[in-house]
Formats: sequence, structure tokens, C-alpha cells
Amino acid sequence: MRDFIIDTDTASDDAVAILMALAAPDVRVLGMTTVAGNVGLEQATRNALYTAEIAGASTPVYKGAGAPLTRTHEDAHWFHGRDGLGDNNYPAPRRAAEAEGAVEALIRLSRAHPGATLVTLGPLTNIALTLALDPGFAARIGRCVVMGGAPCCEGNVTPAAEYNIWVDPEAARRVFRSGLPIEMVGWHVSRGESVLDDAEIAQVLALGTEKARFAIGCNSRARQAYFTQTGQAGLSLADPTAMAVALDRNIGTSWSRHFVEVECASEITRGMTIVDRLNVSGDANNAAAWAETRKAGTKTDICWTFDAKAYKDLLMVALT
Ligand SMILES: [Ca+2]
Repeated sequence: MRDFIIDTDTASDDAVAILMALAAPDVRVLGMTTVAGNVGLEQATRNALYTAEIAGASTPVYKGAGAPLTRTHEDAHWFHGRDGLGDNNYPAPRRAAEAEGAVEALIRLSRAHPGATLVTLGPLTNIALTLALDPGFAARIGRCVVMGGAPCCEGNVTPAAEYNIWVDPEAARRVFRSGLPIEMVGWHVSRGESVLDDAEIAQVLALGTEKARFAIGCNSRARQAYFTQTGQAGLSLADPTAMAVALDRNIGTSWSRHFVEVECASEITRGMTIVDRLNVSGDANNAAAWAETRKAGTKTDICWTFDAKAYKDLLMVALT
């Protein structure tokens, strides 16, 4: 069995990603840690618990940060609905979160299960706080699959940035410099061929399971919002594409490894993930600006392209 820990700002696409992990026969989800992001912390926690319930799982949920490290929290209700699950009035979950906090749980679980895979589906606040308290955390994680960023392409919240990185860029910068073995699955991966078209959505619903109905129903608002934003019809699910890569790295079909920097100061490019694709960050004209990144020495694996068919097959099995 492979051990997974999921850090999530549970909204509608997180919910589908969580269902995928909980359905994987060779994966044990040790716990889920929640963070303020697409929705507030209380709602994210409630949604994580409710999603586990839909999957018939009793995975413990640990509450984490209620706001970014230094900035005011900004939600994404416009995309996922006020409750993050498309405002379908889902009932309250039967279980409650654990008394232990997310940071404490992350440290404890990484000690008890070294080599576990950490999958982050939200802002990186909890992970930055964990690293601040325990820098050794990075070395105890086997893989860290990050849904976040927009490497060398446009963002979904500003022209330059993807939401998870944009909302807490200081946390992201700390995490990208930490030595965590990051596999970055940016927003671009969930677009184009990865979008479920109307026929594929009908195929999911034809499975007739509660999981399938929930996966499509909770994303009804996101489906409309994505069309408004991009003009592409269908269901674009960012977190499930990252989870697919976590479950099977080969679903990412081309990768390369680079220094990545996160813009924290600019108004226009806040949260931009800048990838040193040509390895010029050490050149004299860049050396000062990139000194901290290069000193940290951590490169990130960037997923550029993706096997959309294998992802959709995996999704269908998970929702059956
Ligand atoms: Ca998310």
C-alpha cells in the first residue's frame, strides 16, 4: 500500500480528487488537512468530511490555516459556489474534524509514515507553516504533488497566476524552496483535452452511483464558470488531474526539472510561477534576483503534458 496525505481547500474539484484517492485500491489516505482557499476553513473542513462520507471512508480530517501567511483571505465563491460545492444544499457531515491541528498532524504522520506522498490541492499555507516548525518535514515526504501554478502560460485568477499560488504566494515561495520533492501540476493540465465533454459527463452520470452524481452535481457551478472564463464547454477539474498524476506518475507524459520562483511583490504578476526553463537564473544579470532560490538548491519537476484518456479512465473507475 502507498500512503497518501491530502492537503485541501475542499471545493468541488477537490471533492472529486478526494474520491479518486479514496477509491484507489493500493492507496491508504492517512489523513486530510484543510486550509482556507476556494472557501473558508470551516466550509472546506465540512466539505472534506462530507466527501469522505460519500466515499464511505472514515479518513481523519485535521483543520489547518484559516488565512494565508500574511495576506487577507480571498475565496473563489464565484467559481465553486458559496459552499464550494455548487450550492446544492448537501447535508451536514455526520463526523467532525479531529482535535489535532493540521500542522501537528502533518508532522506526526510524516514521522510515522516516512516516504508518504503529499498531495496539495489548495493554497500552500499549511505546508509552509509545517516547514517553518519542522524543516525536516521535507525530507520525510516521498513525493509532493502540487496542484498549482501556471508554468509559462496564463493563469485562472489573473493573467499571470493560478489561484492556489496567487492567494498565498509567500507560502508557495517557502514551499518551493524547501527541498520538498515537488511535482507541479499546473492549471494548464486541466484544460483542453482534459475537459470532460457533454458525452463524457453523461457517461459518468450513467454509472448511476452516488459518487458519480455527487462529482457532477457539486461541479455544476464550476462548469458554468469555466465556460464563462475560457469559452470551453464541459468540466475542467484541476485537482483531479493532479490526483491522477499522484496515483500514476506516467499520466504526466512530459516533464522537466527547473528552478521555480514565485512572484510575491508585483501587483500585476503576484503569484506567478516563473520557471527557469533555459537555466539562465545563474547568469550575471539574474544572479541577484534568483540568489535565494538557487541557494536553496531545490528544483521542481514540472508536468507539461498529460494523458487525458488515462485520466478519464481512472476517473470513471473511481466513480463507479
Ligand atoms: Ca482545491
